[in-house]
Amino acid sequence: MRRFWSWLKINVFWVFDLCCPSEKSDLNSKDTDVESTMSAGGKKSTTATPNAASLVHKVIMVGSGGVGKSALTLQFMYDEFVEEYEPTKADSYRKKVVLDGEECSIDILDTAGQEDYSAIRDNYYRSGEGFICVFSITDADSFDATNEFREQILRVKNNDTSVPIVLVGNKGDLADSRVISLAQAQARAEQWNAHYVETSAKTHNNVDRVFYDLMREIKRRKVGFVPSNSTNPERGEKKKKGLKKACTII
Ligand SMILES: Nc1nc2c(ncn2[C@@H]2O[C@H](COP(=O)(O)OP(=O)(O)O)[C@@H](O)[C@H]2O)c(=O)[nH]1
Ligand SMILES: [Mg+2]
Repeated sequence: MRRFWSWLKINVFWVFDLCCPSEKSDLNSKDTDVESTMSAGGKKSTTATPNAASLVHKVIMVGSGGVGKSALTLQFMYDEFVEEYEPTKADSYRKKVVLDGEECSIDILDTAGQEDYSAIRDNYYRSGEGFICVFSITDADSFDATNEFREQILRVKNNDTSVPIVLVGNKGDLADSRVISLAQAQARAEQWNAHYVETSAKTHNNVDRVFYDLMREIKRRKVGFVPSNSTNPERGEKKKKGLKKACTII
């Protein structure tokens, strides 16, 4: 029953938001009025802002249970590492951000198990504009499962292979337990023509980068242009011109 209410809440929120994109929905229990800005120096400043950004980028976290989808989401949202998070709990989050000088918001749907039911999963995926496909570098099964997640996404998106997806190898801090090599993960990302990023939700390594790079891709698809002087939020690096799509960030 609890699962049903959680599912209902998230679906109502996303459908409502699709119909009224400029409205800020109260149905989102994890809504936040925090604005996060990435400066050229790579420092993240957080300030309250009264004006909501009108542009909302919808991101969906997918991947096997236990890979760190919730930990990555919570690290991005609140800058904290949550050791234990209810494994069956799906939630949606909204955060105001400044992306390359422009205010916008990111909606993150952190999926969890409900995707076993294909109707629910398809509903989620249909509303997503970009996907973070997570596996753990310490878990081979979770890496195998990424292909299946991508196929499910493409099925719902009418085989549109340009839909923004980032392949993320999480738990990078557990290098001693690594079972998926960098080369394996890179090869898969190349097959997908996607970026591969290694993250650690524990140390925050590359966490912001994943979300910001994905937002840029989503934005590029929506408005057809994103300034080429965008910076790496983690290190403040300039993005290289003509960067191949399938690149790796570790
Ligand atoms: N060491 C380490 N543990 C992590 C990392 N990300 C998640 N975890 C842990 O892995 C477990 C599952 O994480 P969770 O976010 O709930 O996975 P989810 O089921 O994909 O949402 C939790 O105990 C987390 O604390 C990480 O980057 N490094
Ligand atoms: Mg979770």
